[in-house]
Amino acid sequence: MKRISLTQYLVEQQREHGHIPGQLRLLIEVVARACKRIAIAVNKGALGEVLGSAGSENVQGEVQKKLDIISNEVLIETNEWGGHLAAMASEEMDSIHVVPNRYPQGEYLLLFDPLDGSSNIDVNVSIGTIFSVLRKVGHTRGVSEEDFHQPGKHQAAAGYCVYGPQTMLVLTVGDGVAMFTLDRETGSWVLTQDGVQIPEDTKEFAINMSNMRHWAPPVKQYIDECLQGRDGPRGKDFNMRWVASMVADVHRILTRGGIFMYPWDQREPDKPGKLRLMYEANPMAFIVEQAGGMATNGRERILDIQPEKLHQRVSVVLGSKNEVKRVTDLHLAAG
Ligand code: AHM
Ligand code: MG
Repeated sequence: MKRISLTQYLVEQQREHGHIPGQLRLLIEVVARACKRIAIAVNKGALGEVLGSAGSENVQGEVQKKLDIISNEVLIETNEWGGHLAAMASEEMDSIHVVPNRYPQGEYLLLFDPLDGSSNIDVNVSIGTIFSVLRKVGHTRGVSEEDFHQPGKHQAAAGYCVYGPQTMLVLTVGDGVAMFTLDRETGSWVLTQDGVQIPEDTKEFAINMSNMRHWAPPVKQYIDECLQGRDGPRGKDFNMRWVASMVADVHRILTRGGIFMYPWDQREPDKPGKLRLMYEANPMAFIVEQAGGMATNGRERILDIQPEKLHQRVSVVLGSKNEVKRVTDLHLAAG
């Protein structure tokens, strides 16, 4: 097998398609390097004394795990000095982190969920890092939180790293989706799949079924119909998977199709959903669309949503096109 490294892939994308300016290439390589360091910490587990709670809470009031904090620090440390970024924002930080004056300021903004699927850390199940890249628009000096309030369709790149049986990096720069596997012996990311495509149809759904009694009627109806199997209106049997790590659930969908949902529910009627628009939904929606899938909040395309707040939440329905369309049509029909 001819081995193509992440660096070679990025250089060729830059040369052939002009998709990747130099700063963006550096940014992606630095994020990939940070993910390697996070992977090492994750792999050490109890031996590295990285498991368990850190005894603090993030801006959402969620208990932070030690690895949430370590991963956040690694991403900031590796990214702040390269000259490619103006600022960063993270699920684990209250406000944005502007690149300190001692370093040059670049033109990009980096957003991340440093360690997604936190509830799986201590039980040795797949977790991941999700990231999104925006360009700082306008020529004003300095950078503010408003600079981050751009709809997901303006992302310059997005990706995730899944720390599973294999450590994999999945990336889009707006020209399809490529997957890289970490070769632990050489320490390099090797391209293992390019032009990833999500099948349009599926017989597999992913949702936390324990919340069923709290869902809105369109979501209930969709799942009800799936559960009726081949004798019901769908005419086929469905299978269910729920890892409770979005990275792992989305990775499965990119690999063999499926639909993932984390919908609004009535326990928190004022919140549109659990997942975060800027750190989770936007990057995953960009990747899924680039792989031929679809991503909505039940009504509209996630990538069209105009963010109003950094830590904004959103309902998420993404994956195989025909199923996402079905769920979205049910919501629109309900008015
Ligand atoms: P986190 O960013 O705090 O880890 O939360 C996000 C995670 C997603 O990865 C996953 O899809 C979801 O929360 C699981 O939630 P639940 O435990 O309610 O099923
Ligand atoms: Mg998360």
